[in-house]
Amino acid sequence: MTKNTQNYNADSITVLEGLEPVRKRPGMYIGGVGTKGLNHLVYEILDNAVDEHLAGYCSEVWVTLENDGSCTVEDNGRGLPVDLHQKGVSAERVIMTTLHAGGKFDDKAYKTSGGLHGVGSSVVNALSKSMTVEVARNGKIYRDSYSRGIPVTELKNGLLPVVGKADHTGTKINFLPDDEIFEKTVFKSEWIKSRLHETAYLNPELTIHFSDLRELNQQPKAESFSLGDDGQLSFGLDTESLSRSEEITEKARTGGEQITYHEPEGLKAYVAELNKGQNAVTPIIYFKDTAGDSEVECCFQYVDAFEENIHGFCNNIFTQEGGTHITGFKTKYTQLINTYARQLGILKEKDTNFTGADTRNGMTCVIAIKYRDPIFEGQTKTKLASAEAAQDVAMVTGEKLEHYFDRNVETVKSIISCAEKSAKIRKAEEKAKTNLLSKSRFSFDSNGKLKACTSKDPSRCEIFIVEGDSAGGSAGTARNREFQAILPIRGKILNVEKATIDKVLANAEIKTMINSFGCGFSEGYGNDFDITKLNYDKIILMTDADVDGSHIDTLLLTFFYRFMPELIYNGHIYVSMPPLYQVTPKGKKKDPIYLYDDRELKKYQKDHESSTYELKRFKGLGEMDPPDLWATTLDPERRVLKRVEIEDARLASEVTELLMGSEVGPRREFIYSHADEADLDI
Ligand code: 1YM
Repeated sequence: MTKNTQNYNADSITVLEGLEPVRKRPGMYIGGVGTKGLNHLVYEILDNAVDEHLAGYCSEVWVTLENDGSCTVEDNGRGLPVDLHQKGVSAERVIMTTLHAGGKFDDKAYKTSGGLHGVGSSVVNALSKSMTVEVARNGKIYRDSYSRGIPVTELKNGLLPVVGKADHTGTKINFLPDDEIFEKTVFKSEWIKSRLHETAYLNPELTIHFSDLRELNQQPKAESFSLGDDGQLSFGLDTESLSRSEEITEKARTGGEQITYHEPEGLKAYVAELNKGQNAVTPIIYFKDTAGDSEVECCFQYVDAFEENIHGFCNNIFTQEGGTHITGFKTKYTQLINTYARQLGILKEKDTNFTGADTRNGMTCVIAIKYRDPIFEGQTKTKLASAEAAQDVAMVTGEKLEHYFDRNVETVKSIISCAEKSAKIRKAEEKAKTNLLSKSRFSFDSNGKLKACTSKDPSRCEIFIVEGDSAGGSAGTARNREFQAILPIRGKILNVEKATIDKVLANAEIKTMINSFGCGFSEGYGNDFDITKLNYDKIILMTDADVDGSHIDTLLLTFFYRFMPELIYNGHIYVSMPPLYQVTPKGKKKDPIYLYDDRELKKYQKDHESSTYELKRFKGLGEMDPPDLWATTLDPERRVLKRVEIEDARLASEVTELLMGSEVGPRREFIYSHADEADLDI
């Protein structure tokens, strides 16, 4: 960063509004009132100190979690300005009590700050039961204090009281989060420490001192025992958690945990940390330069893995949703690797280029840019939208990496071999997929098992997935050929929860289903699912009413849920309900009666003398002759179908787990009990 030569003065503060909106809608400013929002208060104050570091005036920051539940952040910067502002009070007052008060809004006092564009300290003030600000400046120490954003210190001629002499400069802010605002007021040190460490990696010339002076009872329980944000114990006191809690007690007794974060190696150390314990395939590659309005810093290394792991930052803000800086890097990087691959003769003229994803196979990368007035968008406002950032990053990446790669050809070759591995897998997958997907609607399956229907009107057509060849045979005879297709499947289909994608796509039954439905599927490498191409309005699972049958239903539902969830969401999946019993009244010529479960049978037996009817139990669909099958399971006028519905994806995935569990009982119970809740299509 170039040193900010523009001196701050009280006049350059833009006063926009008071603090009431912050207390009314805290979530708007800090993202929530749980532990995340609470910790955010620390980051807001910290960001101001880091800004002062970026401006070139501050080298050390102290963050202390005090035993009274408050937090102190101190820096050795210039100290907040305390001179008289045009409003007639100390500039410090204006900064701490006014939203959008900050030199940062003035072009001349430009900063590449993170945080909330300088509104941070006033927001924290508004949400604190008490706050004390101490400024060391002009050889003096000034002190101001607030309660819930309202000043409690009396000013003399608008100026802050002097409480001592100073041989240094800096700002010290202590604040106690307001328990009227926050659901939880205990800071979570694990998160804060991780943020401080990240800040140290991004600012290699900054030293951050962390202390946790809280007694054990001030530590969030969650830290010692559970994984949740809610502070609830999520598992019992096992030996490991006991020893951790003892460790914390020990720390409290000896004056708390103290850690100093200083990472002079910066991003290189960050990438090394991210890759810890993995096999490195390349050295750590680092470059930094400016282009346009941006300062671009990038560091990466390949490891023996199949994922890419890219972290982006803009002005020290972690851009969780990515953005233009990441896109700029990726675009340039893909070009570069392809160019080298051709120059080195690894890609021949006839070969297609590596995809971007191929070139980043195994890459761990941190890209940090400093950009003036960045624009963020996205759900959590963590996606960089500024278009010029893409060009700037691409420019720096192109120049710096070309220089590096020209001198380190072995490294380029290692990277290209990672890309080759990725391309090989990708091509194999693409091939499997092309072989599989039907090119035209109503194509026949490869092994000829599908008994297609004659109608080509999907809104009328139904497909029955039938367990076993013999039931398939009966259904084939019993059906209405015009609009009912039959697809017999043999035995248990593959459990897609436990199989790799290539196994799934190689499975004959699954292949046949995908081919017959005609709508593609979504999974892994892209989404080819297109519901408008679906050949059938109803996909009906027709399995025996026994444990094996419900297991097959479960496997099929899991496949639909994972590969074609829209079929479930749009109500295309049904389970047929074949009867268990047939009762034929003796004597008069009467049609047989079908009973669907034991409850119905009991009721019938109660109402009828056993000598008046003949009872038959169906052992399976295969036992029914075609007329029975038509009457009970196929005929739209008489059959009972139950539609499979899924409330939402979260629930569905829990249920899928339940369904795929090893116990058969709960699964069977689920399918039938939920089928009962579903709409009946009688
Ligand atoms: C513990 C938190 O806020 N330090 C700090 C803040 C500021 C300055 C120095 C400062 C800036 C300038 C001139 C300038 C300021 N912050 C704001 C606002 N530490 C902490 N240290 N003189 C002093 O920008 O030119 C305004 S000044 F508004 F962002 F909060």
